Amino acid sequence: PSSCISKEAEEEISRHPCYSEEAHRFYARMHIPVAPACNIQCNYCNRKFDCVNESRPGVVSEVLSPEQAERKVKGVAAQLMQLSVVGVAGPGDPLANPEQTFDTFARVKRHVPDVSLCLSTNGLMLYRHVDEIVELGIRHVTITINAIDPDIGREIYPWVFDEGVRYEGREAAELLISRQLAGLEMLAKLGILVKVNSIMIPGVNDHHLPAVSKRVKELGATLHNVTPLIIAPGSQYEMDGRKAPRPKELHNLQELLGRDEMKVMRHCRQCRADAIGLLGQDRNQDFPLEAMEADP
Ligand code: CLF
Repeated sequence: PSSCISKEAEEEISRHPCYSEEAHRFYARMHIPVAPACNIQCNYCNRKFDCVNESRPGVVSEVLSPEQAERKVKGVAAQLMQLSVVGVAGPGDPLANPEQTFDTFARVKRHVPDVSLCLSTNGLMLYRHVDEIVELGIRHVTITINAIDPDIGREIYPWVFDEGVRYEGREAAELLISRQLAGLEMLAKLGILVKVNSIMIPGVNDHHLPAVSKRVKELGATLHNVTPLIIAPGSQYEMDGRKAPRPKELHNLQELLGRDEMKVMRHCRQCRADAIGLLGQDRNQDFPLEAMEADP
């Protein structure tokens, strides 16, 4: 299904700084941190440790309410002419905070209609929100899929929390993976441009990522983004002494995946969940909420 990309979809890709390498030089993205809660635990993450000096996904200086987010997006859109995409990517999982996330998207759609909406999720709750995604006109969805084999997944996710039940071990990974793949397939069938992010974790999933890439392509993913492990202070992987891949190892893996006809993203900057500006820029401090108080 991914091979039959429409003209309209190509146009949408060409204005998105993450989906198009060309676009990232000209178009800016803005992340609005409205989603604090998370429904899974990853061994590389420690969300208790938030620090403004740190730059990695899952980190923000402050969480905004949907009202504050609306104000901030209006203010930034008025000042940052290159803004083409507004995304919700955390600091937790947007779909573990569905009221905040969709209220925010609805406000942005109403008040700043000329930006694209982008959603980044672990995929656990996607299957429940497909209708809202379509109704709001969200055309870009990213799912972070680090494994399709539960025996590898269990080395990455110690637990998953779903409908009041906490799952652990293989069962947790199995549930998460089945939801991710089902969500991906549902969205791709509806023509939504799904990007899959995978974190390359040496000794855990590095040799498995070609299999992930192949499967997600079969299910209709448009793009595969493999990024190097960033180990949060205090995370399980830090305690285990795991290491990030060397740049050469990452590069070789990206080359390998690209050979399989999958479109591979190579310009990801592993943005914070409140980043604003061109990729690689973080101009959040230039747009303080207090300066955007007044509503004309
Ligand atoms: Fe943001 Fe992600 Fe949308 Fe891009 S980031 S929600 S798809 S608008 Fe882009 Fe940043 Fe990499 Fe994400 S460079 S971390 S892939």
